[in-house]
Amino acid sequence: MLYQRSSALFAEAKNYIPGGVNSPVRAFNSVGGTPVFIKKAKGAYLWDEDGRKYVDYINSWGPAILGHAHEAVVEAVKKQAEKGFSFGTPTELETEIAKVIVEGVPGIDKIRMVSSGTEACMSAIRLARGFTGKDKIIKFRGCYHGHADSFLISAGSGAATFGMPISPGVTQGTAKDTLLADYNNIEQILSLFEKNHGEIAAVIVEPVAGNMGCVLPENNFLTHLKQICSTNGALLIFDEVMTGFRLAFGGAQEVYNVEADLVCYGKVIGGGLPVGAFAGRSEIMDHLAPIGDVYQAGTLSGNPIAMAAGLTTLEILRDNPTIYLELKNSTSQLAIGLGSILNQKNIPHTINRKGSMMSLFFQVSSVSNFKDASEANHSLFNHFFHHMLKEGIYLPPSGYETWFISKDITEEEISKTLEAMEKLEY
Ligand code: KE4
Repeated sequence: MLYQRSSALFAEAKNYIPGGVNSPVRAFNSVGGTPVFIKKAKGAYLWDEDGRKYVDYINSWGPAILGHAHEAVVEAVKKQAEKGFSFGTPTELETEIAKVIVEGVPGIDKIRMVSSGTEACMSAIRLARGFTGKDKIIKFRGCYHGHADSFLISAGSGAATFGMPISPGVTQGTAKDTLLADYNNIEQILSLFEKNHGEIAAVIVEPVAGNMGCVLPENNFLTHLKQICSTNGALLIFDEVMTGFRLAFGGAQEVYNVEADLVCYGKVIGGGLPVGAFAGRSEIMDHLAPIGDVYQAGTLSGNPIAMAAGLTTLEILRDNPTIYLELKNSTSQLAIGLGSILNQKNIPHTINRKGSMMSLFFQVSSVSNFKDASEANHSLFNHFFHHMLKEGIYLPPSGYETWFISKDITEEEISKTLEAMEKLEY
């Protein structure tokens, strides 16, 4: 039986862990079936507990941009681990990675490390509220900024899969300060600022959305957001947890030539270890404790082992910029190949992609916001997901997620993927 050991492990896990997983999207609730338990990963591949091998298009939801267990990153982690794990004191490594980021990314003077993308985004919101003295924020339907209360209102990713407009446990008091707009809809933003004049601290946006599937900004959406925020004394926050150091070394700010007031990071910045961060100009960041009065803290923030993994990953990306062109080319080759097979099979679809992020939506002609994404044929995606899984291709287990292509996905892996696609029947 396929996935026999994963099924047994899943049954046991559910006795001790809610839903058997430590993050809901891993439970396969959207696609159905039993989640695959992974034993190890190397390069472009995963091996499950039943010994089956897969080409990996999740890459830990983004961090493994250099492929799994990159030798130099493994070596850096091993060397650092021998010096101890975490000291709760400042270390030189934290300054080294901060310098690499500040010098490599437009528009930021200072950066604060935390341990997840959620922490980065929730801290950025608190800083924006403290800096502006205003309470309200605007987020976009289908965008996901982690599981902090302020964001679990019409969120993307797993929350979209579970169809929760507002998660139980989020108080009305919190929800009232989060205003919603549709991605790519500037008219709605203008009207929200008019109706909430002087009350909006920040607009937080995924500059390329990845949590309703991959959705791109259109018609200078990001430039308009920047202009509206500066006119209204609000901060523009780019949530680059997915796009940071993935679309380019300078992330979406570099690609779209728009400087946000605050930028949030995660995933790639830790090279697969728990790291998040938020960054911005000194005039804003210096409001943070201990020099400012906006409090934010973390026991393991900037811990040396995670810094060693992140710094090594970022240095490789900085010193080998052709990686970004390779990533873009392999993603385009994959997308064009998938598209032509689906056309031959007369399966209507649309593929959104930017750099090494892409998503496949079935039976819709374009996807520019969450409503469009929700109108795609998700049951067909689920059928497609399980077909590809059986063929040894591991895709994100939801039509509301983005595929992440790593440096180790080459011609060989792309042809394996296209061969699997050829066999799709529905
Ligand atoms: P974490 O707290 O999961 O490290 O980051 C939250 C977050 C913030 N912002 C963006 C744009 C994100 O994509 C994320 C997390 N992404 C999801 C994948 N869609 C993580 C996977 C999961 O929830 O298990």
